[in-house]
Amino acid sequence: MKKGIFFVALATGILGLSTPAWSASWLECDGDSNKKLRWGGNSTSARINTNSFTGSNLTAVQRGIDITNVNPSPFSINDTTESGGVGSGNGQNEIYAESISPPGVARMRYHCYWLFGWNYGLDEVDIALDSSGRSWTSSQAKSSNSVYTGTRLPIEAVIVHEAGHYLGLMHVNSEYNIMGDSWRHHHANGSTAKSYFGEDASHGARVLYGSQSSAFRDVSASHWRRTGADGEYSSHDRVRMRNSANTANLPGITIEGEPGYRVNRGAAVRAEFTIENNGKQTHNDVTYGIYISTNDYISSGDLRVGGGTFGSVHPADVYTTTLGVTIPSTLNAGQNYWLGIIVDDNNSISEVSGSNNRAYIPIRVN
Ligand SMILES: [Ca+2]
Ligand SMILES: [Ca+2]
Ligand SMILES: [Ca+2]
Ligand SMILES: [Ca+2]
Ligand SMILES: [Zn+2]
Repeated sequence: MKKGIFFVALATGILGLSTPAWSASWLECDGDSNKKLRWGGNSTSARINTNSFTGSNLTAVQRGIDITNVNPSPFSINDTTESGGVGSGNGQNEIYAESISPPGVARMRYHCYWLFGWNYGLDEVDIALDSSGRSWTSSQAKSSNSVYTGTRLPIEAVIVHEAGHYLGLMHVNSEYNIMGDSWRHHHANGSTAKSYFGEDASHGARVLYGSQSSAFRDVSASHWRRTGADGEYSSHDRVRMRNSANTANLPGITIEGEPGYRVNRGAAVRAEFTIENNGKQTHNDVTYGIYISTNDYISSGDLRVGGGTFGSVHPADVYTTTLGVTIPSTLNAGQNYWLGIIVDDNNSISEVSGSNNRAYIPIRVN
Protein backbone atom coordinates (compact mmCIF):
# COMPACT_ATOMS: atom_id res chain seq x y z
CA MET A 1 0.00 0.00 0.00
CA LYS A 2 1.47 3.32 -1.04
CA LYS A 3 -1.24 5.70 -0.03
CA GLY A 4 -4.21 5.16 2.11
CA ILE A 5 -7.10 6.60 3.96
CA PHE A 6 -7.85 5.77 7.54
CA PHE A 7 -11.47 6.13 8.58
CA VAL A 8 -10.74 6.21 12.23
CA ALA A 9 -11.56 2.84 13.74
CA LEU A 10 -10.28 0.71 10.84
CA ALA A 11 -6.74 -0.70 11.00
CA THR A 12 -5.24 -1.36 7.61
CA GLY A 13 -2.22 -2.05 5.42
CA ILE A 14 1.32 -1.78 6.68
CA LEU A 15 0.47 0.63 9.44
CA GLY A 16 1.14 -0.26 13.01
CA LEU A 17 -0.66 1.14 16.01
CA SER A 18 1.58 2.00 18.94
CA THR A 19 0.70 0.75 22.41
CA PRO A 20 3.18 2.47 24.72
CA ALA A 21 3.17 2.34 28.50
CA TRP A 22 1.95 5.93 28.90
CA SER A 23 -1.13 5.31 26.72
CA ALA A 24 -1.32 7.97 23.94
CA SER A 25 -1.57 6.29 20.54
CA TRP A 26 -0.59 7.09 16.93
CA LEU A 27 0.03 5.32 13.61
CA GLU A 28 3.43 4.08 12.55
CA CYS A 29 4.56 3.38 8.98
CA ASP A 30 6.03 -0.12 8.51
CA GLY A 31 5.34 -0.70 12.21
CA ASP A 32 8.45 1.37 12.97
CA SER A 33 8.42 3.71 15.96
CA ASN A 34 10.81 5.99 14.06
CA LYS A 35 8.19 6.46 11.31
CA LYS A 36 5.25 8.01 13.10
CA LEU A 37 2.49 9.39 10.86
CA ARG A 38 2.31 13.12 11.49
CA TRP A 39 2.30 16.36 9.57
CA GLY A 40 5.63 17.47 8.10
CA GLY A 41 5.57 20.87 9.78
CA ASN A 42 4.22 22.28 13.02
CA SER A 43 1.11 23.86 11.59
CA THR A 44 -1.53 23.20 8.94
CA SER A 45 -4.76 24.96 8.08
CA ALA A 46 -8.28 23.58 8.40
CA ARG A 47 -11.19 25.07 6.47
CA ILE A 48 -14.42 25.19 8.42
CA ASN A 49 -17.26 24.99 5.93
CA THR A 50 -19.78 27.81 6.38
CA ASN A 51 -22.46 25.93 4.46
CA SER A 52 -22.32 23.50 7.39
CA PHE A 53 -21.60 25.77 10.35
CA THR A 54 -22.80 29.33 10.95
CA GLY A 55 -23.36 31.56 13.95
CA SER A 56 -22.93 29.90 17.33
CA ASN A 57 -22.25 26.50 15.72
CA LEU A 58 -19.30 27.97 13.82
CA THR A 59 -18.09 29.56 17.06
CA ALA A 60 -18.31 26.18 18.82
CA VAL A 61 -16.22 24.49 16.10
CA GLN A 62 -13.62 27.27 16.34
CA ARG A 63 -13.61 26.95 20.13
CA GLY A 64 -12.95 23.20 19.81
CA ILE A 65 -9.93 23.91 17.60
CA ASP A 66 -8.72 26.61 20.00
CA ILE A 67 -8.95 24.14 22.89
CA THR A 68 -6.89 21.59 20.94
CA ASN A 69 -4.28 24.22 20.15
CA VAL A 70 -3.68 24.82 23.86
CA ASN A 71 -1.25 21.92 24.21
CA PRO A 72 2.44 21.66 25.10
CA SER A 73 3.60 20.70 21.59
CA PRO A 74 4.52 23.37 19.00
CA PHE A 75 1.83 22.07 16.61
CA SER A 76 -1.21 24.20 15.90
CA ILE A 77 -4.20 24.07 13.57
CA ASN A 78 -4.88 27.36 11.79
CA ASP A 79 -8.61 27.45 11.20
CA THR A 80 -10.15 29.45 8.38
CA THR A 81 -13.62 29.43 6.84
CA GLU A 82 -14.75 28.68 3.31
CA SER A 83 -18.04 28.09 1.53
CA GLY A 84 -16.73 25.91 -1.31
CA GLY A 85 -16.99 22.20 -2.00
CA VAL A 86 -15.78 19.55 0.41
CA GLY A 87 -14.50 16.02 0.12
CA SER A 88 -11.86 13.55 1.17
CA GLY A 89 -9.00 13.55 -1.34
CA ASN A 90 -9.42 17.12 -2.60
CA GLY A 91 -6.16 18.24 -1.00
CA GLN A 92 -7.90 20.46 1.54
CA ASN A 93 -8.28 19.82 5.27
CA GLU A 94 -11.93 20.54 5.93
CA ILE A 95 -14.44 20.51 8.76
CA TYR A 96 -18.01 20.02 7.61
CA ALA A 97 -21.33 18.33 8.31
CA GLU A 98 -22.85 15.43 6.43
CA SER A 99 -25.05 12.44 7.09
CA ILE A 100 -22.90 9.77 8.75
CA SER A 101 -23.68 7.06 11.25
CA PRO A 102 -21.36 8.04 14.15
CA PRO A 103 -21.64 11.58 15.61
CA GLY A 104 -18.24 12.48 14.19
CA VAL A 105 -15.48 11.03 12.07
CA ALA A 106 -11.95 12.00 11.04
CA ARG A 107 -10.77 10.81 7.61
CA MET A 108 -7.00 10.66 7.73
CA ARG A 109 -5.16 10.38 4.41
CA TYR A 110 -1.53 9.40 4.64
CA HIS A 111 1.35 8.00 2.66
CA CYS A 112 3.67 5.20 3.75
CA TYR A 113 5.84 3.56 1.12
CA TRP A 114 9.40 2.63 0.27
CA LEU A 115 11.03 4.10 -2.84
CA PHE A 116 14.79 4.10 -2.29
CA GLY A 117 13.99 5.06 1.29
CA TRP A 118 10.81 5.33 3.36
CA ASN A 119 8.33 8.10 2.71
CA TYR A 120 5.57 8.63 5.22
CA GLY A 121 3.29 11.24 6.76
CA LEU A 122 -0.20 12.70 6.94
CA ASP A 123 -1.53 14.27 3.71
CA GLU A 124 -5.08 15.37 4.42
CA VAL A 125 -7.46 15.13 7.35
CA ASP A 126 -11.16 15.96 7.13
CA ILE A 127 -13.48 16.15 10.10
CA ALA A 128 -17.17 15.44 9.53
CA LEU A 129 -20.03 15.83 12.02
CA ASP A 130 -23.33 14.05 11.53
CA SER A 131 -26.04 16.26 10.02
CA SER A 132 -28.87 13.72 10.14
CA GLY A 133 -30.96 15.33 12.85
CA ARG A 134 -28.75 14.65 15.86
CA SER A 135 -29.33 17.05 18.76
CA TRP A 136 -26.17 19.14 18.86
CA THR A 137 -25.49 22.10 21.11
CA SER A 138 -23.01 24.91 20.58
CA SER A 139 -23.17 25.71 24.28
CA GLN A 140 -20.87 24.91 27.20
CA ALA A 141 -23.85 25.07 29.60
CA LYS A 142 -24.37 21.99 31.75
CA SER A 143 -28.11 22.53 31.20
CA SER A 144 -27.61 21.79 27.48
CA ASN A 145 -25.16 18.89 27.79
CA SER A 146 -26.63 15.36 27.86
CA VAL A 147 -24.07 14.09 30.37
CA TYR A 148 -25.18 16.81 32.81
CA THR A 149 -28.76 18.07 32.98
CA GLY A 150 -29.40 18.66 29.26
CA THR A 151 -30.27 16.51 26.28
CA ARG A 152 -27.77 17.54 23.61
CA LEU A 153 -24.31 16.59 22.37
CA PRO A 154 -21.76 19.42 22.58
CA ILE A 155 -20.11 20.25 19.24
CA GLU A 156 -17.06 21.37 21.21
CA ALA A 157 -16.40 17.87 22.66
CA VAL A 158 -16.52 16.03 19.35
CA ILE A 159 -14.33 18.65 17.66
CA VAL A 160 -11.63 18.36 20.36
CA HIS A 161 -11.66 14.55 19.90
CA GLU A 162 -11.57 14.67 16.10
CA ALA A 163 -8.91 17.39 16.19
CA GLY A 164 -6.80 14.90 18.15
CA HIS A 165 -7.03 12.64 15.08
CA TYR A 166 -6.11 15.66 12.98
CA LEU A 167 -2.76 15.77 14.81
CA GLY A 168 -2.31 12.05 14.17
CA LEU A 169 -3.53 10.68 17.50
CA MET A 170 -5.58 7.49 17.65
CA HIS A 171 -8.03 6.08 20.17
CA VAL A 172 -6.91 5.16 23.69
CA ASN A 173 -8.87 2.90 26.05
CA SER A 174 -6.40 2.42 28.90
CA GLU A 175 -6.56 5.87 30.48
CA TYR A 176 -9.05 8.66 31.11
CA ASN A 177 -8.60 10.71 27.92
CA ILE A 178 -10.24 12.76 25.15
CA MET A 179 -9.40 10.05 22.55
CA GLY A 180 -11.73 7.73 24.48
CA ASP A 181 -15.16 8.80 25.76
CA SER A 182 -14.97 12.48 24.80
CA TRP A 183 -18.57 13.11 25.94
CA ARG A 184 -17.44 12.58 29.53
CA HIS A 185 -14.18 14.52 29.61
CA HIS A 186 -14.82 17.96 31.07
CA HIS A 187 -13.67 20.64 33.41
CA ALA A 188 -16.89 21.64 35.14
CA ASN A 189 -17.44 24.46 37.62
CA GLY A 190 -20.66 26.35 38.25
CA SER A 191 -23.01 26.24 35.27
CA THR A 192 -20.44 25.37 32.59
CA ALA A 193 -18.66 22.19 31.51
CA LYS A 194 -15.75 22.74 29.13
CA SER A 195 -14.13 20.08 26.98
CA TYR A 196 -10.34 19.94 27.10
CA PHE A 197 -7.39 18.18 25.45
CA GLY A 198 -6.02 16.68 28.66
CA GLU A 199 -2.87 14.96 29.81
CA ASP A 200 -2.88 11.95 27.50
CA ALA A 201 -3.52 13.74 24.20
CA SER A 202 -1.08 16.47 25.26
CA HIS A 203 1.53 13.80 25.87
CA GLY A 204 0.72 12.24 22.48
CA ALA A 205 1.11 15.64 20.80
CA ARG A 206 4.56 15.94 22.41
CA VAL A 207 5.56 12.47 21.20
CA LEU A 208 4.58 13.39 17.62
CA TYR A 209 5.80 17.00 17.47
CA GLY A 210 8.09 17.47 20.45
CA SER A 211 7.62 19.95 23.30
CA GLN A 212 7.23 23.64 22.61
CA SER A 213 10.21 25.71 23.73
CA SER A 214 8.26 28.19 25.84
CA ALA A 215 7.09 27.33 29.33
CA PHE A 216 3.81 25.44 29.30
CA ARG A 217 2.63 24.59 32.78
CA ASP A 218 -0.89 23.41 33.51
CA VAL A 219 -2.28 21.15 36.21
CA SER A 220 -6.02 20.54 36.38
CA ALA A 221 -8.78 18.71 38.23
CA SER A 222 -11.84 16.88 36.88
CA HIS A 223 -14.84 15.07 38.36
CA TRP A 224 -14.65 12.41 35.62
CA ARG A 225 -12.59 9.21 35.72
CA ARG A 226 -11.91 6.08 33.67
CA THR A 227 -14.08 3.05 34.56
CA GLY A 228 -13.02 0.59 31.84
CA ALA A 229 -12.71 0.08 28.09
CA ASP A 230 -15.39 0.00 25.39
CA GLY A 231 -13.58 -1.32 22.32
CA GLU A 232 -10.95 1.25 21.37
CA TYR A 233 -12.43 3.86 23.71
CA SER A 234 -11.95 4.38 27.41
CA SER A 235 -15.23 4.45 29.37
CA HIS A 236 -15.71 7.34 31.79
CA ASP A 237 -18.01 8.07 34.69
CA ARG A 238 -18.18 10.54 37.56
CA VAL A 239 -15.82 10.41 40.52
CA ARG A 240 -17.18 9.10 43.81
CA MET A 241 -17.40 9.70 47.54
CA ARG A 242 -15.97 6.69 49.38
CA ASN A 243 -15.94 5.51 52.98
CA SER A 244 -12.84 6.19 55.07
CA ALA A 245 -11.39 2.73 54.29
CA ASN A 246 -11.98 3.31 50.55
CA THR A 247 -13.83 -0.01 50.37
CA ALA A 248 -17.32 1.19 49.40
CA ASN A 249 -19.17 4.14 47.94
CA LEU A 250 -21.26 6.28 50.25
CA PRO A 251 -25.03 6.11 49.56
CA GLY A 252 -25.94 7.87 46.35
CA ILE A 253 -28.48 10.64 45.79
CA THR A 254 -29.31 12.83 42.81
CA ILE A 255 -28.67 16.50 43.60
CA GLU A 256 -29.87 19.12 41.13
CA GLY A 257 -29.78 16.49 38.39
CA GLU A 258 -26.24 15.30 39.07
CA PRO A 259 -24.91 12.24 40.92
CA GLY A 260 -24.22 13.06 44.57
CA TYR A 261 -23.63 11.29 47.87
CA ARG A 262 -25.07 11.31 51.38
CA VAL A 263 -22.46 12.16 54.00
CA ASN A 264 -22.68 12.34 57.78
CA ARG A 265 -21.56 15.39 59.71
CA GLY A 266 -18.27 14.73 61.45
CA ALA A 267 -17.56 11.64 59.31
CA ALA A 268 -14.17 10.84 57.85
CA VAL A 269 -14.66 10.15 54.14
CA ARG A 270 -12.61 9.97 50.95
CA ALA A 271 -13.35 12.17 47.95
CA GLU A 272 -12.24 10.99 44.53
CA PHE A 273 -10.84 13.35 41.90
CA THR A 274 -8.83 13.11 38.69
CA ILE A 275 -5.66 15.19 38.66
CA GLU A 276 -3.80 15.88 35.42
CA ASN A 277 -0.61 17.55 34.32
CA ASN A 278 -1.30 18.87 30.81
CA GLY A 279 2.16 20.34 30.41
CA LYS A 280 5.61 19.08 29.51
CA GLN A 281 7.40 18.72 32.84
CA THR A 282 6.77 16.94 36.14
CA HIS A 283 5.48 19.12 38.95
CA ASN A 284 6.56 18.19 42.46
CA ASP A 285 4.90 19.04 45.77
CA VAL A 286 1.67 20.31 44.19
CA THR A 287 -0.67 21.55 46.88
CA TYR A 288 -4.43 21.04 46.94
CA GLY A 289 -7.27 22.21 49.13
CA ILE A 290 -10.63 20.54 49.81
CA TYR A 291 -13.51 23.01 50.09
CA ILE A 292 -17.18 22.99 51.00
CA SER A 293 -19.39 25.20 48.85
CA THR A 294 -23.09 26.02 49.16
CA ASN A 295 -23.42 25.90 45.36
CA ASP A 296 -21.78 24.12 42.43
CA TYR A 297 -19.23 26.87 41.87
CA ILE A 298 -15.98 26.14 43.71
CA SER A 299 -13.78 29.11 44.59
CA SER A 300 -11.05 29.94 47.07
CA GLY A 301 -13.68 31.89 49.02
CA ASP A 302 -15.41 28.65 50.00
CA LEU A 303 -14.84 26.94 53.36
CA ARG A 304 -11.49 25.15 53.29
CA VAL A 305 -11.85 21.88 55.23
CA GLY A 306 -8.72 19.95 54.27
CA GLY A 307 -5.86 19.68 51.91
CA GLY A 308 -2.42 18.32 51.30
CA THR A 309 0.31 17.86 48.73
CA PHE A 310 0.78 15.62 45.71
CA GLY A 311 4.43 14.59 45.76
CA SER A 312 4.75 14.34 42.01
CA VAL A 313 2.31 14.93 39.13
CA HIS A 314 3.65 13.36 35.93
CA PRO A 315 2.92 14.91 32.49
CA ALA A 316 2.18 11.51 30.90
CA ASP A 317 0.08 9.82 33.56
CA VAL A 318 -3.48 10.66 34.61
CA TYR A 319 -3.86 10.45 38.38
CA THR A 320 -7.30 9.51 39.74
CA THR A 321 -7.15 9.17 43.51
CA THR A 322 -9.16 9.48 46.73
CA LEU A 323 -8.35 12.13 49.29
CA GLY A 324 -9.25 11.92 52.97
CA VAL A 325 -11.35 14.67 54.53
CA THR A 326 -13.63 15.09 57.54
CA ILE A 327 -17.10 16.55 56.92
CA PRO A 328 -17.45 19.48 59.36
CA SER A 329 -20.06 18.96 62.08
CA THR A 330 -21.04 22.61 61.68
CA LEU A 331 -22.79 22.00 58.34
CA ASN A 332 -26.60 22.01 58.24
CA ALA A 333 -28.29 18.60 58.23
CA GLY A 334 -30.56 18.06 55.23
CA GLN A 335 -28.78 20.67 53.12
CA ASN A 336 -27.02 20.17 49.79
CA TYR A 337 -23.39 21.21 49.52
CA TRP A 338 -20.69 20.74 46.90
CA LEU A 339 -17.39 19.28 48.05
CA GLY A 340 -14.67 20.73 45.87
CA ILE A 341 -10.98 20.51 45.15
CA ILE A 342 -8.64 23.29 44.10
CA VAL A 343 -5.28 22.05 42.82
CA ASP A 344 -2.26 24.35 43.30
CA ASP A 345 -4.38 26.31 45.73
CA ASN A 346 -1.33 28.19 46.96
CA ASN A 347 -0.79 29.30 43.35
CA SER A 348 2.86 28.30 43.24
CA ILE A 349 2.75 27.11 39.61
CA SER A 350 2.70 29.76 36.90
CA GLU A 351 0.03 28.20 34.69
CA VAL A 352 -1.45 28.53 31.20
CA SER A 353 -4.85 28.28 32.93
CA GLY A 354 -5.75 28.46 36.60
CA SER A 355 -9.49 28.18 36.01
CA ASN A 356 -9.35 24.43 35.26
CA ASN A 357 -7.92 23.58 38.70
CA ARG A 358 -11.32 23.13 40.36
CA ALA A 359 -13.86 20.28 40.44
CA TYR A 360 -16.80 19.29 42.66
CA ILE A 361 -18.93 16.41 43.94
CA PRO A 362 -22.50 17.19 45.12
CA ILE A 363 -23.23 16.02 48.69
CA ARG A 364 -26.28 15.90 50.98
CA VAL A 365 -25.37 16.27 54.63
CA ASN A 366 -27.11 14.03 57.15
CA1 LIG B 1 -13.18 23.10 0.13
CA1 LIG C 1 -10.75 17.43 2.16
CA1 LIG D 1 -1.05 9.26 29.56
CA1 LIG E 1 -4.51 24.73 35.51
ZN1 LIG F 1 -12.15 8.98 17.14
